[in-house]
Amino acid sequence: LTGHGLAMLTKEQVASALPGRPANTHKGTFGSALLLAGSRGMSGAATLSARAALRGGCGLVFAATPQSVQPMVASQVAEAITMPLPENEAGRLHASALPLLRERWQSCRSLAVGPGLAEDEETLWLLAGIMAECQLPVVLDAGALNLLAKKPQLMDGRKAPVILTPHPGEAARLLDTTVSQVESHRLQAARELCTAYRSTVVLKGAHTLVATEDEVFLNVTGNSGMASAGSGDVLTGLLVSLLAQGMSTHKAACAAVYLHGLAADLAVENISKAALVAGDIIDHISLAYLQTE
Ligand code: NPW
Ligand code: AMP
Ligand code: MG
Repeated sequence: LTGHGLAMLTKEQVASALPGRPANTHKGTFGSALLLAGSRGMSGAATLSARAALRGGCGLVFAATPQSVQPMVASQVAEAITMPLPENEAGRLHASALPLLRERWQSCRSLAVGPGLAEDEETLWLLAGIMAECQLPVVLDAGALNLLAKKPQLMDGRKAPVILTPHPGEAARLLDTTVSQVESHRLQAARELCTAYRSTVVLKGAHTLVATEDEVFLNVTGNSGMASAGSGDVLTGLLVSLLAQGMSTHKAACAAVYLHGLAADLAVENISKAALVAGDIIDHISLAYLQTE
């Protein structure tokens, strides 16, 4: 499977790239992550991402959501600081959220946009504003990927390194092709996404690929228990957390994918693949970290 610019991700590689936990530190040392996620009916996506980000080890997590979603997230994730954003009658973000987000991202080290996010015109406008202005490394997932597929020019004036985390369905939208085309040419699809969107690409699925400009990495952790609601939202949280701790985009992408799969592998030892839920992956990030020490 390996060769021709395809390398297998190893535990040693991931362990040596992780930031570690020096003693004379405080929460500011480990950085703040900002998450823009959730919509009416999908508060869970924001909750899962925020919880995973906290387990990932960053110092602070800001969970920004439409205001009607904020009480749900606040009640589920005590450690996160929540940010209720202006919304319209449909419970979707209002354009006036941009200055509030801008003020917040100035104190953060990474940004993730998309889990459970609505995919309407006004949210697209907000995403365009973020891409045009924000200089933090940014993870685009779920709703943000579908908006990007509608308007690839969002990437043109972007100010920061970007990581895209599509599953095959989202990848097909981004490449304007079919899921079966993506699945039968995964390596090619990952490389094409990387080139077309000038981004680090995490093409999810059984054996996730991480594509950078120079190389593609194949991940061998993870299992079919992860094929259930919210697994990808957990990955986004973990990824934005590693970025907040100062990892480069490609090291953070490799480490997050590896740890996410390893946490799920450790979880199924007690829980079974059938019963695994996304929250169990979060609850086993701790054991995954212990294995990489
Ligand atoms: P099919 O038809 O199932 O075979 P969508 P989503 C395909 C939020 N969530 N291999 C799939 O194929 C997310 O964050 C909220 C092959 C179908 O065509 C998003 O914002 C939750 N095909 C939003 O929901 C928990 C694959 O992609 C399409 C594939 C919608 O996200 C759940 C489906 O993708 C969820 O995370 C694979 N491995 N994976 C909450 N509690 O709040 C996917 N496809 O339409 O983008 O829907 O991924 O569910
Ligand atoms: P999402 O579809 O965005 O919720 O993401 C699903 C997550 O679960 C990704 O990280 C996938 O790589 C992972 N996943 C889904 N199905 C499998 C599978 N059969 N084997 C391994 N990992 C999977
Ligand atoms: Mg997803």
